[in-house]
Amino acid sequence: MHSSIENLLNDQIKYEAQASMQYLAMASWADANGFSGVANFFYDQSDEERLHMIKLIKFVNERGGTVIIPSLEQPKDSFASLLDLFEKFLGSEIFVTEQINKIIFECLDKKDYNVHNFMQWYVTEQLEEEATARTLLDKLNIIGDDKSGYYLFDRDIETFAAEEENK
Ligand code: OFO
Repeated sequence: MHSSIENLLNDQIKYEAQASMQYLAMASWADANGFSGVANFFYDQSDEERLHMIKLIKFVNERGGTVIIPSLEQPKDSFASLLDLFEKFLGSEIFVTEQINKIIFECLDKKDYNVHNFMQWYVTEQLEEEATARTLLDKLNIIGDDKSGYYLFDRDIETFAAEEENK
């Protein structure tokens, strides 16, 4: 594997790990603030990101590359509101998509079609996750400051998320 691709894949391992820890902090914040549906949603997202990280680690090892298990920055753990929480969620997913696009670009440049093929799974995954984040954010923007709206959002979030994934 070309060293530039190996480096980018190691960066990606870090971004997936960082997202996993960030979503864990978001889940914990939601739990502490009485939003148990939102908390469950982010606990699940955190687990998913960890799986994305492990998938990359196994792939780099299979290809004979060297994996670097990264140290991480402390995730953000306080949020002004549910809207703030979901804006940060979308921001994080957009960032990850941009990084994946960089890997795809490098794969094409170095003609590594094997890594390119492997990364297609991540491209699809990011499309779905960004769509979910946007849908949830749209709902929160409609709700505005309505407390009973927050209650319903928290109650129904898992249904919204499942519907988004099945589209
Ligand atoms: Fe790893 O799937 Fe989004 O970030």
